[in-house]
Formats: sequence, structure tokens, C-alpha cells
Amino acid sequence: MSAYIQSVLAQVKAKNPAEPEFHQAVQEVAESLELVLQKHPEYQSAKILERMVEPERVVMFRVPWMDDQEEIHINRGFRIQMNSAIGPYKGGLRFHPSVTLGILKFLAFEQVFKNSLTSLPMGGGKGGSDFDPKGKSDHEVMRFCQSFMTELYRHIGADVDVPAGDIGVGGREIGFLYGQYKRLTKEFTGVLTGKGLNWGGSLIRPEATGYGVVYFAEEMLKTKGQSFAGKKVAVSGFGNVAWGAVLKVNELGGKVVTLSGPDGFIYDKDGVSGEKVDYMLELRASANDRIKDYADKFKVEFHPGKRSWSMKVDVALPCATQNELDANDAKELVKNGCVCVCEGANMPTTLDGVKVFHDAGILYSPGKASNAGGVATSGLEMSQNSMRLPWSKEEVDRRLHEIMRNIHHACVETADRFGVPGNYVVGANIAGFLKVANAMLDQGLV
Ligand code: NDP
Ligand code: 2IT
Repeated sequence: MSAYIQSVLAQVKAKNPAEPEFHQAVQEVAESLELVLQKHPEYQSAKILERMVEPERVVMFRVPWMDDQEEIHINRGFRIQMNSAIGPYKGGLRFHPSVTLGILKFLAFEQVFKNSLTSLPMGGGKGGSDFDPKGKSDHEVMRFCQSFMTELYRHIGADVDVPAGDIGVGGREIGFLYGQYKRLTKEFTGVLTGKGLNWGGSLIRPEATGYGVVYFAEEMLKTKGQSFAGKKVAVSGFGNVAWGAVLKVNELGGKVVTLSGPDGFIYDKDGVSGEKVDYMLELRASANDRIKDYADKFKVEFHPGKRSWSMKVDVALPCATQNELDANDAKELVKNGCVCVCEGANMPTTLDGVKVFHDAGILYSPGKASNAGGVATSGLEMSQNSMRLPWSKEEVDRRLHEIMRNIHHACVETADRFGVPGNYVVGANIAGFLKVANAMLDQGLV
């Protein structure tokens, strides 16, 4: 690592103590950028990287709400407006008890590169709360969302910052948030994405992240003359992203044999298909956070307290959360003959885990490239809102597919150009960086 990159990382750690996920995300990008900084010293002299690791703005606020027993709760709300060089801030909201400022900063930082890769005009942001939706009634979730938006509304806007869903935030929450935004501003505008179909949402947005992951993995497999047909696939999580991925793997002739939750994982040797895929939606909506219910209902193996990565599979799609696949899991996958790991979640693989995949020479793609289909389709929702015209399912899916192919091409082409063929991490980081960095140079000292 160059002395320059070392000093940037040291500064990030010193200025942002106790934010290990943010340090991890910055380190992964900074290491990739060495290759570009050697060739283009202008980025270093303009301190582009130092600027990119500092959010343009951070909003942190109190969210008071009352539960059904009339007890008062106080949660913390956040919005990180990371970078607006190429468009309005864009990125999801996460409601999960593990949410901290550092986790949202890592997610916002990743989002900047991801959104750049989509080729759509979107800057990067992320937000959320440490609110735990588990076990809450619809009314409690609504009151929480209304309180959250009562502060957030003054910081966002269709041309300013456009939030969407992430862990714990799906169609129901976006509805409550949108209703409150409208009451406060009197505006019916595309200020959130992932909206309901009757009020400005886009077809395919719910499926988009998972579909995009599988489109991307399909392109990766093609580089080795392979396809999903007949492949065994391990998926982790059972939420929105996992669901979309399972649907598309089935369509392409693969078989998903695992799903996971915080309680462990299930192994379904016959494959997660048909009514079992629909059951994933029920599980997610129940907010019980238990994958064991699937094992009980469909009489399949349940492995308590374990992750999806110990079984023999050809492809792995981590779709749950950050750092859910470490070096030991990676070794296990490689040992069992896995040929492709394509991330649906954001930063699910630890830095050590990534190294295992690279050393083994198997196909590996970072989430910022392979899960960009969700935010890309959010971008398509914004376009439809601006035009006030909805596109058909086929039209949105065609555009999504094309965007994923283009991102794949950009990763492969950039990795080749910088002398590290097949390295999707370097390809994604450099391709994402260049567009944003050049925009920042054009716009002066911003
Ligand atoms: P959901 O809330 O629909 O599902 C999340 C899944 O991950 C659930 O199974 C959840 O179980 C599990 N999970 C969450 N946190 C943890 C944790 N700390 N430990 C173990 N399991 C956990 O979220 P999504 O499917 O939307 O998001 C999944 C991943 O995909 C996240 O990394 C997200 O950032 C990323 N992503 C999402 C996009 C989207 O459009 N929704 C787009 C791109 C990326 P539980 O809640 O019980 O912990
Ligand atoms: O991580 C992500 O890209 C998302 N949660 C989707 C963000 C969006 O604005 O659609």
C-alpha cells in the first residue's frame, strides 16, 4: 500500500473512531484506487479521495413515537448525504436495531460508486434508524414512519435527495413515509422510490435487486462458458433481495438449496420453488425473523446458528447483510467447488474473505456492482415520475437487464485496462470512481 493511501486510511480511522464498517469500505476502495492514482496524479493533488470520504452533510435526529400501550420510545434517525457530484443524493433507508452512524456511512460511501456504475444521474446517500420493526404492529410502524418523516422531509426532495427501501423498509414503510411527506409539503412528487404501483411506483422495482444480481452472475458465468442451467445455488437471507434472486435463478434453470435468517439456515434439496418462493414473502412480512418456520412448514433440513456457506454448491449469492461471509466461510465454499460468488447484500464478504476468493481465482463480484439493479430501477422510477408516464414490465426489465450487462462490461473492461483481468473489485471501484472524480474536478472545489 502506498504511503499516500496509508495516510488517508489513518486519517479516516482517526477522524471516525468506532466505525469499523466505514473503515472497511474505505480501505477496499482506496486499495483499488492505487492503480488509478499512479497514472493520474491530478486526483491526488486535488485531494479527491480525501473529499469523498467526508460526507457532504450528515443529518441526525430524534424520532419520538408511542407504542400501542402508550409507552413512549425515542429512536435515532439519520440521513447521510455523501456525494452529489453526478446527481441528487440517492439511496435507501434501513430500519434495524444494529444501525449506527458508521454503518450508514459505509453504506452511503458504497452507494456513491454503485450509483455511478448504473450510468444514471444519481449521487450517493443512505439513511435509517435503529428502530426495530420486529414484532411491531402496523400502527406502531406507521407512527414511527410519520415521526421519522416529520424531521426528514425538510432535508429531501425529488431533485435533492430521494430515499428508498433497504433492510426493514419495504413497500409498507415507503407508503407511510410518502403519505406523511405529502401532508407536510402538499406535493405529489417522486421524492421516494419503491412506491406502490397506484401512486407512482415502478413495475419490477420489488424484484429488481435480486433480478439484477442474477443477471450479473449470469454474465460472470458466461465469461467461463457456463450458465445457471443445472447449477446448485446457495442464497443467504430471506428478504427482498433474496426473494428476487430466487425467482430469477429458477427462471434460468438453477436450483436454490439454501436460505438463511438470524436463527440459522435451511437446506432444501428439492430447491426453493413454486409456493415456497411465495412463502418467503409471508416470512418477511411476519417480521418474526425466523427461517426455521420454512423448515417446519416444508419438512426440510434446518441448521441452527449456522450460515449458508458450508454446503456443496456451484454459485453463492449472499443477500442478507454486511460481513456475513468471512475467510473460513470463503474457504469452505472454495473447497466445495463453488465457481462464482455474486453479492446481493452490501459488503457481505469480509476483506479476508475476498482475498480467499481472489487467491483461489474464482469469480467474485462486490455488491456495489452486482446489486446495483435495485437502485438502477429506482432511477428508472424517477424517470417515469418525471415524465408522468409508466413503463411496462417488459420495458423496465429490458432496461434493468441492459444496465446490469453494461455494469458487468465496465468492470471487466476497467480491470483489463488497469492490468488486473477478472478482478471485479478493482474494476467496479475504478469505473465508479472515475465518473464521480471527474465531475468533482469539473465543478471546482466542492
Ligand atoms: P430485508 O429487510 O428484506 O431482508 C434482510 C434480510 O437479512 C433478512 O433475512 C434479515 O433478517 C437479514 N438480516 C438483516 N440484518 C441482519 C443481521 N444483522 N444479521 C443477520 N441477518 C440479518 O432487506 P433487503 O433484502 O432489502 O436487504 C438485504 C441486503 O441487500 C442488505 O445488505 C441491503 O443493504 C442490500 N440491498 C438492498 C437493496 C434493496 O433494493 N432492497 C438494494 C441493494 C442492496 P433479520 O431482519 O431477521 O435480521
Ligand atoms: O443498497 C441499495 O442500493 C438500496 N438499498 C437501494 C437504494 C435505492 O435508492 O433504490
